[in-house]
Amino acid sequence: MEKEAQRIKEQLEKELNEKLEIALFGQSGAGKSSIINKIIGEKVAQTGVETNKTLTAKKYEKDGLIFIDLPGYGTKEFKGDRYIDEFGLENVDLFLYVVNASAKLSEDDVDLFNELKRMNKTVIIIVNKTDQLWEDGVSLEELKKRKTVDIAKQLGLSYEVDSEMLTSNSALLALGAMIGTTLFNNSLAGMGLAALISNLTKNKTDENNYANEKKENELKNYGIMIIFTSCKDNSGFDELYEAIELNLDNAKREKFARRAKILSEKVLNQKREVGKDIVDKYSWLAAGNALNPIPGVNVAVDLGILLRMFNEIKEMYGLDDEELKKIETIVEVSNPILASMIKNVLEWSTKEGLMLLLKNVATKVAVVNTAKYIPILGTMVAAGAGYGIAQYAGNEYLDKCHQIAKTFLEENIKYEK
Ligand SMILES: Nc1nc2c(ncn2[C@@H]2O[C@H](COP(=O)(O)OP(=O)(O)OP(=O)(O)O)[C@@H](O)[C@H]2O)c(=O)[nH]1
Ligand SMILES: [Mg+2]
Repeated sequence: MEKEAQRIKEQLEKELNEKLEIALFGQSGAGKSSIINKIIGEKVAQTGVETNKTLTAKKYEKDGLIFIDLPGYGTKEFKGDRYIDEFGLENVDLFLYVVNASAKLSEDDVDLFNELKRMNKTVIIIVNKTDQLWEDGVSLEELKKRKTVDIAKQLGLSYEVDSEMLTSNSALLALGAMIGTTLFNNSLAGMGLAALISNLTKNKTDENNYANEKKENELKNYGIMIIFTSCKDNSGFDELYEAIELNLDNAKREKFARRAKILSEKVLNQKREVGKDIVDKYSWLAAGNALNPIPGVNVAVDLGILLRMFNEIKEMYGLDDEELKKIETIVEVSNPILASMIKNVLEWSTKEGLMLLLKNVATKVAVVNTAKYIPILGTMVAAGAGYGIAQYAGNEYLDKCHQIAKTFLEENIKYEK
């Protein structure tokens, strides 16, 4: 058990130190800065001012989730290796090629796209401003389809558009050279992102793992995803999040899932899954570190570990103490249930408040969980209780944060700085 706790501790450290770099390029006004602001959940990047002509990249970071807002690949003197080196693109994990839905691709951006593909980099194409796609008598689906075909042609890629893509804001293209070979044989191309993802993630049993991994790699190497978004109405961001996560390894995927702003119910629910994972990991740590006795009950836990766990959960939901305090006062009368949940979350993340919560639950948990965990933990009753308490308190905290974030989303309460 000590070993397991040590392993988890190392994993937690790794996750905390993990960096994910996402770089955006594309014509001025396509919406690169707007997309960064959406995903970070704060207005960190200036929008509506042309910055594409500058020769510097801007970096924005949210706890290890780093966005690089690239300048144009335009001038002759500033292309190729010089550009790649200048902005450290070799180390970037993922590229977002942002295209204005109502404009042609620029040759320079196509050059950069090809350069990046030569480097085996993953590039996701975002067709932004889809709210502006309109033509008399032509459906939005048809316009998206035309756009996909058009982009594929301009990039020299093969394509297949199916009906699924039309509703899911996404399409999959294949690199020209791969037509008729790997991708198509595995019927991945043209599958539509939603179907593709469920195909890759379902039946993740041991026998299927290898095949799925192979498909995932093929996708990374040869498949180009197109995602249709609008910063105006938030459409396409679920698919964009999925596409980003599908193209990252586990640690970086977790980093994105934790840090990305909640823009939909779907992302909100995904946060809960990540949250459960956080609770599990910290529970193992808490099992091995019974430092602080809880007065009145015969158990001890490490309060520091629990506070760190709470903090991570709170941050994952993008909840900030100062903002929460402000909102608590505002909704005190109009929404007392929300106000009281906020009060709990704020209180429990202090040592004194946590102690009160633990005193409340420790008796129950100790009784239930010593019996339950003794088979795993041998005779370490106190340690077993530590695990159980962390589970109980963690899930309680997770639930409150989730309900708060859900209310914010549903009632469109702005809590960004
Ligand atoms: N209607 C609509 N407008 C958008 C959308 N996304 C961005 N905009 C607007 O388009 C303008 C340009 O957006 P930016 O995010 O500044 O574009 P950019 O790609 O960062 O441009 P540069 O910094 O010059 O390279 C701003 O006025 C945005 O508000 C969208 O999806 N729909
Ligand atoms: Mg910009």
